[in-house]
Amino acid sequence: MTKYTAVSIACISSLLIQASAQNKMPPTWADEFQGKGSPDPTKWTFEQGFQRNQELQYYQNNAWMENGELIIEARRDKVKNANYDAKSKKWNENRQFGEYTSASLRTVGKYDFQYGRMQVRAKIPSVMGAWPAIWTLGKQGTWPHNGECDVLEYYKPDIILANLVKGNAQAYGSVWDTAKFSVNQHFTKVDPKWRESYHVWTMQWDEEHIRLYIDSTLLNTTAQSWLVNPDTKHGPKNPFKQPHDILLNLAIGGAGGDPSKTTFPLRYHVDYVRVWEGYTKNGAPTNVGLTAKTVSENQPAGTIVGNLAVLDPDPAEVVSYALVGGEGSTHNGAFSISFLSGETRTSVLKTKQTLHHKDGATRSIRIRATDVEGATLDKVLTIDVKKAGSWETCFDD
Ligand SMILES: [Ca+2]
Ligand SMILES: [Ca+2]
Repeated sequence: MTKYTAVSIACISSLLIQASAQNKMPPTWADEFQGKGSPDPTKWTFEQGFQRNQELQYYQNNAWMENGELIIEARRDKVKNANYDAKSKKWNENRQFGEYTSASLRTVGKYDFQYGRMQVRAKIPSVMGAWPAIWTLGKQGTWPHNGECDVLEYYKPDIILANLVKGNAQAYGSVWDTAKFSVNQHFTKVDPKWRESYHVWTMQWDEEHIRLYIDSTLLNTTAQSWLVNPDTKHGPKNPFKQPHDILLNLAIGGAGGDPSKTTFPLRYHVDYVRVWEGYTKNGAPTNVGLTAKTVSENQPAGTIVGNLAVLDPDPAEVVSYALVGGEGSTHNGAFSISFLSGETRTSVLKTKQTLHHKDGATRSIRIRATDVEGATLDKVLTIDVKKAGSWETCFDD
């Protein structure tokens, strides 16, 4: 086993070096949160007080930079509502107190962008009552006719959402393209440490589509041809053909559910926000490799064969892998592909059944790598089924 591990790490390193050499284009706008204390006021504005959805938190400046991260903290913390008016009909004025505090940061008036790639690396509090989000809002129009893109939402009963929102014929009337993924079914089953891990959320936005990813998993694809308001009374006809600003927030209550039994404070960690503005040109993946091409016989289903890694010329590329039919796909059914937390170009290949050397020394599978603009590369890989105890491995080309 020691030999197997050493060879695998060498193979992974060589692939990563090749991939990073092609990945140097700096973002056009970014916050790496490298400072200390309050977030950069030239980039971010704090929302204040009660804002939307009758959420429980009273927004204030509960966010700071520390160890290269932005930390947004939600607290169980009673504060007076500065806009309190006992006679008001508005929920955000007739509440005398907030029972929780948190923070919401926006780039509105300081930065917005139209088309390109945005990536955010973060670790979210995935507990009852929490509603962390990464989202964008369009510049012109009232909500939702200005367009809303929820790159990340997490809320009860334990789901990750990726949504696009446009308007209907009424003021404030919304139409949603929602993708929902159960954390337990889709994520913690594959990675038991998913909740404690950092993940990379990607929005790829061009004149044709918006695609939303977590790590290497595509969550939602929405066509611009669908993202059209019925008229221009409340916003532009095409809410995603205009600049959008960026929001990072941690709401409490509302869709997040009842926080009363949750332990506070809650922390939402953001490592970076990077935007490659206008980056819509694309090169297709050029190669797919497997870090270990040998698996021992008689192992249980779910044994890791190795990691899939792609070569692709674009910055911060995200690639999804799938086993597809066609020439070389003879043994697709014996294998499966799973995401790796925090990885956007790399996934893991596992066995789906116990393999026996006597049934054949090699197995061929056909893998399709698809990047964020939908460009694909098919690659046939062969995997050796070794008699127990003998190990050989590596990426061939
Ligand atoms: Ca950072
Ligand atoms: Ca590409």
